[in-house]
Amino acid sequence: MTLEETAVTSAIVRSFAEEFLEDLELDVAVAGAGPSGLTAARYLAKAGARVAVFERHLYVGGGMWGGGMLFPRIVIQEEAREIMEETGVSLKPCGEGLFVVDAVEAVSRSAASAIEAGARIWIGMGVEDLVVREGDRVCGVVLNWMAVERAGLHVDPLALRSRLVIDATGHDAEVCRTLARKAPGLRLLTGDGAVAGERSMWAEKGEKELVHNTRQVYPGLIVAGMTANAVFGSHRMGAVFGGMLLSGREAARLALELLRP
Ligand code: 48F
Repeated sequence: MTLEETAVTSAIVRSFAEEFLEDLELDVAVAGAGPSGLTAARYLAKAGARVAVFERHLYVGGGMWGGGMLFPRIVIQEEAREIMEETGVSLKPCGEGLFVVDAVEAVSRSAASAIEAGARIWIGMGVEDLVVREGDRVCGVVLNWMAVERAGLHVDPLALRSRLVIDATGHDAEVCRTLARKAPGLRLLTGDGAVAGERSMWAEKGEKELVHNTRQVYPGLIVAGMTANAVFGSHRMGAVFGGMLLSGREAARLALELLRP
């Protein structure tokens, strides 16, 4: 066998192009591959939806990698145990109703199980805007390479269609903030401030409010994870992750309900 450089190029470009073209019409586009986005993608794919996750960085996992203050461990509550266990992660009891998990294992298995379920994960691609039309309905995402964003280049993005979008971009609620700037209607669905911003740490309250905050905030746009708490002005929680998983599952449930004919 001779190893032709062009064979490598061809394999990479063809495979990318074929699969990316397949994703031009999605049921759900998820912005952000943190714990809530990966969990939502896994449940959606498992239920048969066509789902892709767009992650700005070259790595997935969001805030899970760093655990608490760079100690690579995360804490999960009993309520979310099942969601984590389904990925194959081992949980060690560490107090009443609490489990500790290795952060590297949690990221790896969360991503692998989403892919095994049928979700696609695109990395290095950020959601910089939304496609909004047909009666002010979100119906797609506008994408660009993170490298372009970092270099500050003036390069126009590309877009794809998606029946629903989940904003799982974390603390900064980036997609919602962009929409709030461009489509004032977001205010109607979220109250006075379109994106209230997260409040200081209060783990128990923040966790309790998170699933309730996981909602459709604009026709076609659902919020999950810390984005949901940031949009509705709830508290941050630190390195406890059960709520992120429960919120991801709830976002998937809501999306499936909305996708039903
Ligand atoms: O921040 P992140 O992990 O969000 P999450 O799912 O989980 C929060 C926890 O990690 C933790 C916590 C636990 O109590 O509070 O912080 O809510 O993951 C968000 C992902 O979205 C990516 C970002 O790189 C990260 O991997 N991201 C952010 N903005 C964009 C984006 C964007 N515009 N387009 C694509 N990806």
